[in-house]
Amino acid sequence: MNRDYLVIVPTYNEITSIGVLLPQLLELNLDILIVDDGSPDGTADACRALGLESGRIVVVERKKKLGLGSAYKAGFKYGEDRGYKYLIEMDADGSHQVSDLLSLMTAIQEKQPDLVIGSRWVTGGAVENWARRRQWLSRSANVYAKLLLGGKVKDMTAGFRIYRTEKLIQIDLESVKSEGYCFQIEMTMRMAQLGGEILESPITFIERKYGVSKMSKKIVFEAIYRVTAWGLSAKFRRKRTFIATCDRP
Ligand SMILES: Nc1nc2c(ncn2[C@@H]2O[C@H](COP(=O)(O)OP(=O)(O)OP(=O)(O)O)[C@@H](O)[C@H]2O)c(=O)[nH]1
Ligand SMILES: [Mg+2]
Repeated sequence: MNRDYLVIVPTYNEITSIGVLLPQLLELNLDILIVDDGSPDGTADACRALGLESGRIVVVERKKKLGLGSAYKAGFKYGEDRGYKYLIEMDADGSHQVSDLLSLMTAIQEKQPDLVIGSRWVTGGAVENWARRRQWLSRSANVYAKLLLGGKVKDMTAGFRIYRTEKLIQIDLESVKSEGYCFQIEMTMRMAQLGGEILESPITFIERKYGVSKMSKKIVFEAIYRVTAWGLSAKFRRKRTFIATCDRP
């Protein structure tokens, strides 16, 4: 059976969370690709075991931790090569809800944007159990990115998204260098530069219950450095980094 949707889930030491997420995803009409970076806790084996019966879970196992950006690029390449119409990004840690995934799928089907972003910072969006410091970090990262890059997107760092593959293939992924959550900012910027239509749809983001966050100072500094460089270079060339983006309600 040819399915339209491939959900790409990058994992690093998510054995407990993935055991909760995969059975829920298997209830939906989609295929699942796990990109695991040699998790010492056995996440990859657990995913294979969970997928045995359905045959709908593929695990790509890389030898070492290579970063979120590179995991998604590998996943996109896999999905593009196999002709999926839509490619979904979703965290394994339980922060992204399957109920919200259904509304993102409805949004992309009905409104046909090139990218739908599950957004915490639009009307109707929310975060649960997130420490103030994390909320502040996410909001500041978005304010800073918007200040330097322009555009209308309110949650550029969000990692819960659906791309229309037809448009995604226009992005030269080889030249996308961001590794951490800056990858999400860069992909949003690239999509906008190509004139892609971007829609934000509200989600409730829930702090993980199991495992540990991979957020680090290095990841934060990467975002500050790259966003500043893109913003300044656009200003220098008197060019807006973002081309008009659309965020229809
Ligand atoms: N394959 C792979 N997956 C990763 C890597 N880093 C993080 N992940 C996964 O990417 C997803 C998001 O990582 P989190 O640790 O939740 O980081 P985050 O969502 O940016 O940060 P929090 O807000 O603290 O949750 C999770 O499913 C991780 O397991 C990596 O280097 N390689
Ligand atoms: Mg997370």
